[in-house]
Amino acid sequence: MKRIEAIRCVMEELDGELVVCNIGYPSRELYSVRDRDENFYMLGSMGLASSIGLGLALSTKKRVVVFDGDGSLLMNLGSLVTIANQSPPNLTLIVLDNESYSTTGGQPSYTAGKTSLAKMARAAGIDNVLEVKSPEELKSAFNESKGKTSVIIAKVEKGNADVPIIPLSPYWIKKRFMKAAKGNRVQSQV
Ligand SMILES: Cc1ncc(C[n+]2csc(CCOP(=O)(O)OP(=O)(O)O)c2C)c(N)n1
Repeated sequence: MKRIEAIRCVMEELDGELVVCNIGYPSRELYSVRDRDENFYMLGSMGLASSIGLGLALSTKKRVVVFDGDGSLLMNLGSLVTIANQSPPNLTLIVLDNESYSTTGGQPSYTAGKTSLAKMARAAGIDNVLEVKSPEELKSAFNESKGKTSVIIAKVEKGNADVPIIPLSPYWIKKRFMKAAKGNRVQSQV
């Protein structure tokens, strides 16, 4: 399965869910597959998509879907521990695991070596961890994961689709996303 196919098959299932996407080609592919106000493209930094998604899931009743990369999650493994212990049932973290840093040229990551992100997620304490290799498996894992704190490791091919850069400014991406996310916030406890 190509990364863009994995993104497409999940996006076909979505209605008003919030989506946070990893930097680089994953965001470009998401934009070309289905741009919508509820998409937040993390244009600046690796490693932050899972943490942004966690914070969102804790503050909204909507389902939050994160598309992360293996390289990016490896950079922020503590996020798995916080996700496990905060365990918002509306959070689904999908790792598009191409065993490489594809956006910057395909250098191998350590999931090509000895490290399994599925095992790490389970060891962190996340119960619903699923591993998939095809769009059909991904679609059913995604639908099964509704209402459970979930991590789906989707094995995808190396490489990037030939898609243009996102023509939106970071300011506009944030502004329209915040507007779309508003109105479904959990009442503050403070
Ligand atoms: C903190 C940080 N380090 C390095 C980069 C440069 N960079 C941007 S995308 C990328 C590769 C991302 O790899 P991965 O998360 O596995 O996603 P993929 O492109 O393979 O889908 C790198 C190294 C960055 N943007 N931020």
